[in-house]
Amino acid sequence: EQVDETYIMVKPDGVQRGLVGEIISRFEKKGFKLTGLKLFQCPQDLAEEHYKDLKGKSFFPKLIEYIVSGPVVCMAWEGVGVVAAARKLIGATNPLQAEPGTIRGDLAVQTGRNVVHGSDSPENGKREIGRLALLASFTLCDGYFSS
Ligand code: YYY
Ligand code: MG
Repeated sequence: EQVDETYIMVKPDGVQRGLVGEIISRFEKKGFKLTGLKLFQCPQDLAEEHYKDLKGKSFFPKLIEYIVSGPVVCMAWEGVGVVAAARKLIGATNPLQAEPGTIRGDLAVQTGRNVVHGSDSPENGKREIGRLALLASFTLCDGYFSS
């Protein structure tokens, strides 16, 4: 099976609310492999690039303002089917529609403060991690545990 990677980012509200450990823990317990981790103040241009598909949306300016409002925790996670599985663990974009047991379902109420990002495709996972690696001296580690 194909091993994929996904970009998971604890957004500024998640960091400020002290949810970093809880969020990392859910991915660790599931069994995925953490290959990169950094606390990072996202610059405006990287935030705009990251969300460029949403550029025309009315909420775009607020979204960018929010993402750059404080440090985020950037992570790369690896595993078979990790992209789709991470989206399931994260839950629906609107936390009020996210199932209980998901990160957003358990920990958030507002779409604009939904605590975590996860890539929506393996291609975007690679792209988002690559973009970050360049800007944040984000060195991916590999092969530190077997299987
Ligand atoms: O991938 P995901 O984060 O679940 O949703 P996207 O549709 O990619 O939107 C990215 C981000 O934008 C979302 O997590 C919150 C914000 N947003 C918003 O503030 N208001 C909306 N109506 C839709 C999305
Ligand atoms: Mg998205």
